[in-house]
Amino acid sequence: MVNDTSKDTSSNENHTRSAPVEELSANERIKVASNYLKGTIIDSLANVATGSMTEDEGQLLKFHGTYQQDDRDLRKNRRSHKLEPAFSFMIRVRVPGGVSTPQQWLQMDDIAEDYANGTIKLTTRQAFQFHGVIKSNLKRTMNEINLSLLDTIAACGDVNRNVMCNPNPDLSKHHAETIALSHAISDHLTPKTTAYHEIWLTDEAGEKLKVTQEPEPIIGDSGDELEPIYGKTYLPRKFKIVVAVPPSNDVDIYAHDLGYIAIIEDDKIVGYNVTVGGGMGMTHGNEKTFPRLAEVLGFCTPEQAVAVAEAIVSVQRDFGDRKIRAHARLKYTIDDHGLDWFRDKVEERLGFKLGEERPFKFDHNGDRYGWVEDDKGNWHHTLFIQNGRVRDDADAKMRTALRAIAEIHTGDFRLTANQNLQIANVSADKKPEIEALLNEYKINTTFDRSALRLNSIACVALPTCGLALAESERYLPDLITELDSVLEEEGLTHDAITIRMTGCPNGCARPYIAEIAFVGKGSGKYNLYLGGGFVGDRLNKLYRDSIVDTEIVNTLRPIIRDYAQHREKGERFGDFVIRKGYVVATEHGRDFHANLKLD
Ligand code: SRM
Ligand code: SF4
Repeated sequence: MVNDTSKDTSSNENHTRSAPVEELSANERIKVASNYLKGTIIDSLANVATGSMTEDEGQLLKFHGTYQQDDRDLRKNRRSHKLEPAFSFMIRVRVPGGVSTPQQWLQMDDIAEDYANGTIKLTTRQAFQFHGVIKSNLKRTMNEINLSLLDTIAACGDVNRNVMCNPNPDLSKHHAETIALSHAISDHLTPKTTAYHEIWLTDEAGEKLKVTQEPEPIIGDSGDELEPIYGKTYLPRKFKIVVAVPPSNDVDIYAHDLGYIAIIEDDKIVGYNVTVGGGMGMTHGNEKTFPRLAEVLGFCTPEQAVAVAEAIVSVQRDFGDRKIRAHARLKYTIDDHGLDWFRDKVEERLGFKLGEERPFKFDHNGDRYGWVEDDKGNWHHTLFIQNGRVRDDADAKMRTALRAIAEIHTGDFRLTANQNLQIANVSADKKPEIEALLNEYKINTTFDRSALRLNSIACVALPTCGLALAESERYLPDLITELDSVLEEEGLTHDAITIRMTGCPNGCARPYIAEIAFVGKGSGKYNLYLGGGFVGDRLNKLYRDSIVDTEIVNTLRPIIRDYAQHREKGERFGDFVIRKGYVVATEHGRDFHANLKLD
């Protein structure tokens, strides 16, 4: 262990953990009072008089992987009938590296049917989400998730979240190593509190369920329970880690707090470039908040990687801002103090120096669809799942189809970081059977769409997300249909352009690195950003503020035409709009709001 937080070996210099409690953000007070995330959740779950939990409990529930929500489509009507909002819970299931067995898929499918809204949502962080679970079913649903040997602890909250990893088993031995690393980091940084088991993993009679190994409480010198890496107050804010395998940047490494870029020399992973300080969230009109790209901190060997994660987490734990939550992510800690300061702190805790950055190259950040064969002769099929929503509808019976596939599949499923799904590790013998099901359910050509759609991501937004200012998942598919006709007129149907939409500026679809992005401003209104890097390595820039949805196609049409007619060979849309002066390139997150246009 790098740093024993029970003794808090961090220096006192400029860190807010020891600030007077009244100066800290409300969430810090809630964490301290919660006794390692227990709070009053057990009592409140037993209260059947209301479908909701208290505000403080809501904050703690996040650490357990669930959010209280209400159906926003019904809000007005229920208010007018003097009814409490239609409360329900979203549950996020951690799937480190995105690997799920067919059996787990079937169990997720059962949960979607029995307790949620009949859909499985694949998220932008390789996780499963369920929406619409009512309070009286919450504990039972958590039980069932754990019976599948997946869990929800630390899927949300001020801790390290689901660790993402390139899901392509066709990278064979490299993939096995990177997935093992993401599991090792995930396990190491999972909270050790016993609260999760106490609250969720007991049966009706209060007997403990033997689903996963219950952590032994870690008792300190004073006889109290301890949380060895995080301490009582966990992290100042959420923390996100990814592992990328070049040339694919499918995990969008630059958007995350901490990243590992596999460096492959002589066909071996010799180590990782370590990136820090990425993040997407900002607030409209608040220039002190901004998206920021991660930077390379240095290089570590595979054996050092877990210790590096712990050291970085511990520096953020001690120096991240605990007073202003909007300034609490690692990106601001690094921006305020500088990368060199940060490296010194990390190396001090590690007791060794990081190596020099090694060369690498990314060439895309989306998914690659259809069948690929690996060097062991196994096959992998990536399906395009529009915005990650697995459901049966008039177009396709995707849920039923995937259930049928899971029933006979002997390999595994891989959730991608772009809300898609890979049916992975299909043996050559089994491939015809899987293909027959893909054909039967007419999902054999999910990727037979415009390259714009295949490179699109929308966040959930309405009706479940409490923070949404505008539609996203329910609107982007239709907008793309309209844009597809413009692309067809210009002969660009097969040209990949990244397009992303979010219902608010929090950035859940990682919009600020897309070549075209829409960020909700209000009902039917969006900020339009242009000029992100095709491989996710450059922030975009505001092109139009608050345009109404009906203006979008006409605003983009002339730019798309210009691109079709005047692009240079191989020139990406994001690079073109900068060269032609539609927007100025954003060199750094701090300049994100500086809306300078060239003459
Ligand atoms: Fe997110 C909050 C959905 C990935 C940045 N995000 C939320 C909440 C929980 C709203 C809330 O706090 O009440 C949304 C729930 C909506 C719903 O009904 O399901 C929500 N975020 C999502 C998902 C489901 C979007 C999706 O359509 O796939 C993604 C779940 C990922 C997962 O499995 O863990 C999701 N969120 C992201 C990402 C992308 C990523 O991590 O790769 C980001 C940007 C990266 C980053 O963190 O900087 C992201 N979500 C946020 C933020 C802004 C954080 C910030 O630093 O400002 C919030 C708001 C907050 O934390 O206060 C937020
Ligand atoms: Fe909700 Fe905003 Fe995230 Fe979309 S970006 S899911 S609207 S918090």
